[in-house]
Amino acid sequence: MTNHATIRGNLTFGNGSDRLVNTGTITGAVTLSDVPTTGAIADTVINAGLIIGDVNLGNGNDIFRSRGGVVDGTVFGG
Ligand SMILES: [Ca+2]
Repeated sequence: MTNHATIRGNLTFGNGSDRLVNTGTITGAVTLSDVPTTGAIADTVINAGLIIGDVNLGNGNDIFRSRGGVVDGTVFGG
């Protein structure tokens, strides 16, 4: 998913290796879920915008890149 605009509300991604590129503003929690039955999933977040809320990457070999972006919250890795 690529966001250039403004999203208000929580974002929850489904199973699989999720990828979020944000250059806009997200107000709400971002959750990139793992699959309980198959274990940890590597997710990617590239943030050059603003995220107001917590980012939860779950378990796995996740990547969080902040390219001039701001997170007003906590980033949880696995
Ligand atoms: Ca993960």
